[in-house]
Amino acid sequence: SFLEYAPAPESKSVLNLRDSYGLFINGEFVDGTGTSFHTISPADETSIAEISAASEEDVDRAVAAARRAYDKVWSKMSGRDRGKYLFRIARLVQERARELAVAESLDNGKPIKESRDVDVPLVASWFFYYAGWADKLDYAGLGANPRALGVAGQVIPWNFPLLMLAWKVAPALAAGNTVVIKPAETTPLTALIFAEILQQADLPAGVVNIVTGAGATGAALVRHPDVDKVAFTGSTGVGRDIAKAVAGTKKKLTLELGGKAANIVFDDAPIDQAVEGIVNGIFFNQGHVCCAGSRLLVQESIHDEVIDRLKHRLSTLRLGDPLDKNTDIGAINSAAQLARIRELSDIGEAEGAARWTADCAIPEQGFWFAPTIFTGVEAAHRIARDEVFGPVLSVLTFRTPAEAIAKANNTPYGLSAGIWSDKGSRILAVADKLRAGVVWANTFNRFDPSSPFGGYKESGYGREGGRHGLTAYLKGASA
Ligand code: TXE
Repeated sequence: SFLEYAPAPESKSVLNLRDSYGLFINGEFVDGTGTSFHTISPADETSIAEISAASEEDVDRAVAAARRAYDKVWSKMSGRDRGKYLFRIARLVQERARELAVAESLDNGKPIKESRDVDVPLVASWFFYYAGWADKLDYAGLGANPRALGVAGQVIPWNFPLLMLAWKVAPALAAGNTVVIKPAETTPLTALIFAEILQQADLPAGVVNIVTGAGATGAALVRHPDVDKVAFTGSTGVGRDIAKAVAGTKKKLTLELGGKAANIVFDDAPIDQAVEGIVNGIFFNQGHVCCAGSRLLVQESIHDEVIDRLKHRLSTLRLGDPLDKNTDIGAINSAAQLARIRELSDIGEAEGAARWTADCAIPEQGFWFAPTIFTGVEAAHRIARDEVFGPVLSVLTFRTPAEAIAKANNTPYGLSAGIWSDKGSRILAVADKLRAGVVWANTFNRFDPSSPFGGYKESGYGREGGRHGLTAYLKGASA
């Protein structure tokens, strides 16, 4: 019957991988002089490819290439011509979408249906969107004479490897900057395939340089004296170190850090939709999402019903092979992240919250964590305060809108929030009082290149996306 329909899984054979990848500097792959490492598939712990690591000297070469490309080519090119390159990149991403999606799922562990339907289409849409801005900077209300900053140094995380690259590279290039970007050490693969796309697009050498490596490579990039702009997405701790390293220099800085978003469900919410929204809010991408709805705030009167439905729904999710098109929950990205999720979950239990785990078979190889719910969570518990960055939902209750707002704001973070209610007036009134950069209403985890995204408080500063995202890469511009 149609219930047994199982589409053939995606296969590595669509990939044309090399055994080893160099750094991408000045339009070419070159060997790094640091100690190379292997990027592994978190679903089975096998090596995918050997990856070069950039030493401080390699970072220096990459920044020099970016500077040359800025001075000689990119800063002299018209916005219209820059836009043509961005359009070309967007089209090539679409042409190679299947390959990019398979590579992303292999390297990151996320389900293929997410990389295929969310990550890669959004990557293309980011390049299309910013391509359209490149020739309109002068008269788009960004300021009298907005000009590029120069060389941007960008450091990105592993949860949306190619999408975070697009969020950083597309606005930087549209605004006329050149780039050196460092992907996360556990997920360099799609950035390196992207380098091939840049070659295919004939992007002038040095306009985008990719330096793979661990945190030390990122630190060398951030402190390089010839970098004009630093953009970082990652942990709050590293964000703090970067802010210190940049303080007192000419560099402009934007930080997109962690989150502990409240997903607030009122008793008049459409329950079926809300349950889907809660599931999507925290279990999408194994919860490796900075804006994940990791704290469910549910009105007391509907708590039991919502939790029952949630458990029922989670029991239907399929955990396993990221390349299987039916998979809902993929692998945890790394052993280190799995250890962190386990530790915080154990602390949650020890602190007195009730732990429930979906009953699913866990593969023997690889890094896995079954969807988990903690009920009876109190504001002081670590699982109510710390970012778990995994498939773990903490449930708290409230009685009045004022209590919901107070609890939602009771966090050091402020990246996102969700509100579920049938009343538009209530949604607007509550949204107005939430200290969060993004507030979704009757939906969650929706992204669009035209919408600015970014945090309050310890979630960082600056906005990415939309017109606001361009100002981070321009002198004399204001959104
Ligand atoms: O992040 P890191 P990790 C949170 C999440 C997660 C935790 C740890 O809670 O559990 O952080 O993840 C580079 N100078 N988020 O350890 O270390 C690093 O190589 C410059 C939230 O993976 O911050 C990688 O490229 N760069 C988040 C990038 O920083 C440095 C996404 C992120 O790694 C560096 C990821 C240094 N000193 C984790 N040290 C979000 N906001 O989406 C490391 N890096």
